[in-house]
Amino acid sequence: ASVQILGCDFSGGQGKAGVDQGPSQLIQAGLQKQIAQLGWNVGYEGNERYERIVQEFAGKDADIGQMKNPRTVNAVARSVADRVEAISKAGDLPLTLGGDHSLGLGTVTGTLRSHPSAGVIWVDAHADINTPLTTDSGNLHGCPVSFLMGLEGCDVAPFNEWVQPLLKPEGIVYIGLRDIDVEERKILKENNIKCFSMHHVDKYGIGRVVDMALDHLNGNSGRRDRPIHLSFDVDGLDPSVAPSTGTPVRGGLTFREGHYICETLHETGCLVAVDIMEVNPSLMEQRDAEATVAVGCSLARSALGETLL
Ligand code: DIR
Ligand code: MN
Ligand code: MN
Ligand code: MN
Repeated sequence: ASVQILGCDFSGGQGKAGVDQGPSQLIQAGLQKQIAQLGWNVGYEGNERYERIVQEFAGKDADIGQMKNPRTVNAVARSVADRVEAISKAGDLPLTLGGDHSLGLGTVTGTLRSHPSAGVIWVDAHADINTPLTTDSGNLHGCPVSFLMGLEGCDVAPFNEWVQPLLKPEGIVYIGLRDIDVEERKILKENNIKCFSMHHVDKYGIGRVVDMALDHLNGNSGRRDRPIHLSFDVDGLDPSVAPSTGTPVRGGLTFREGHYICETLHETGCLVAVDIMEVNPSLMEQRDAEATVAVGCSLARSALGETLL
């Protein structure tokens, strides 16, 4: 079995520099070798830096409505979608390292082109389901899920040149939510999207939450065979665990809760893609950055089968 690491040095979906250094730091910390030690063949061809795209639109990527860097984000996500699709169709598991979470538009599109029945588990403090009509920040890392679903307002250039509404509302479950915009809350309710906020993690415990998430994605059929794409924004973790990320929110998942999610999804045997997103080693102190990089690596290892003795 093979894992292909796709390092995406990209920060244009939000405003803070440095998140484009996340992938190289995860690699430098030894992630490739760590995964190989779990018994995987690991492919890694160096990071994508998107220099051609960034150069093409440098100084020529004016806002479209509220959206910031729309042409750049669009072209990067399109490239990511093609790469993830190709890796997945070759039978390998794409492990995408971010970079900001606008990359998730690309990763999930790539997965759903290869595995149309796949479900998504989105671990995040945020729902990332703003649309071009609802986003206040204009940061596209807050919008990938709405594009994946083709919600109202998402049929806009340049995204409508390639984005297809491949994700149904019942095909995604959130875990870890605690900072949701007013308009996002309406979208989540109207579309009846399954959300396990931190309140639910407290109420039920992470064990039952992951169980219920998997039940939901499998239509409460009792089966556990739906392919799963895990998109893990490290800001889903508590800032004491993952401090170096662009939009930390207190009251997040503990170290063990985050790893438990990854371990349990590995145990299903149904994981077909993993994203580790929003590691920004330039934020906070050096030791915070090191801790955040280390936890990014260990989440990836857990999702790929590292077991605790
Ligand atoms: C906010 C924050 N909902 C926005 N989103 C973040 O900008 O749309 N997502 N930080 O990761
Ligand atoms: Mn996110
Ligand atoms: Mn987030
Ligand atoms: Mn943000």
